[in-house]
Amino acid sequence: MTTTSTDPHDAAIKLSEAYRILLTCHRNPDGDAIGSELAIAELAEKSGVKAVIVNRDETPANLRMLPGADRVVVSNELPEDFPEKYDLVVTVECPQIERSGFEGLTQLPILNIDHHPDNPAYGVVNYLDDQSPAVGEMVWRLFGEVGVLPSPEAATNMFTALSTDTGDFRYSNATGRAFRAAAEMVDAGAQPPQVANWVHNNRSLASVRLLGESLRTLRIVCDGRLALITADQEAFQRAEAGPEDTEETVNIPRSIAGVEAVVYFKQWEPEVVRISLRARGSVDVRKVAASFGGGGHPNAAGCTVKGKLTEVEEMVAAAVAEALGGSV
Ligand SMILES: [Mn+2]
Repeated sequence: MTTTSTDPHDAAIKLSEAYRILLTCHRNPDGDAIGSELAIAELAEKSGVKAVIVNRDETPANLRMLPGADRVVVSNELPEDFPEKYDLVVTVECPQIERSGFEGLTQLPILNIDHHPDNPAYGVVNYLDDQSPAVGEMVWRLFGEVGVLPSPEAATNMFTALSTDTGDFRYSNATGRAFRAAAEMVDAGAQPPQVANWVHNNRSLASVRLLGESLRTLRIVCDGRLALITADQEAFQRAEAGPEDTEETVNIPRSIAGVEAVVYFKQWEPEVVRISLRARGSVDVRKVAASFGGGGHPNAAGCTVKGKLTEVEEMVAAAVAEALGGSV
């Protein structure tokens, strides 16, 4: 029988009855995915259930210091002894089963734990709560339901999940519930200064160099409402940077007073321009990204456009300016 609930009751039973679980999450894992996986692995093991974490993509560098992060296996394929040696798949923060990047997970029953509103409940047990600020908060409740006391390390992992998914408790999902869960995690031994240090003070030198290169190109147009920055191939070379070094850069222009949207043009290979769009306020940059074949969220989206950098810049900037009701 399939069950779907915001309550961890059925998930707790399913997990406790398992012999050996395979844990996985969405591609390009974030703090919520990794922190939640590690905490569930501890919960399973404290309940006498073996747990193996297998992700399709690498753990981001700033999450590799999380307690137990070295147990995450990164692979293009499921383990050789799958499915024979397992009896349950636990997907974490994975709104569609395909987003795991693995084929064949459905050979076993799936416990689906997620807070994305569009999750279609593809598991046999679906612990889904779109009102939850982070899957880490849902895992916290799962500990309570199973009746297992989390170690300080597990509390730290769940706190990492919660604090990264709420933007350090600055986003609209930083609800009373988020703060209450955070308080309980800290009482259980989570270390917020340590988490902040791992997550934020762990940048590569190349990414800071590339930030400098990118900010030198800053143009403010559309009556001060649109900021444009670019990192071309020469900038990547001078900074000795790669695609992984571009992450935080786009948020800096967004912090300028009066700026409502930012476009970051990145070119690390000829004739292909990767574009990150950010917004605050009412403009929907997902629509702009979609018009160029991309996607995302209303205030954070992306697309890839082929062509000459200067021409792509002009075209996309004009589209965002139009969405802002202005012009470049
Ligand atoms: Mn999340």
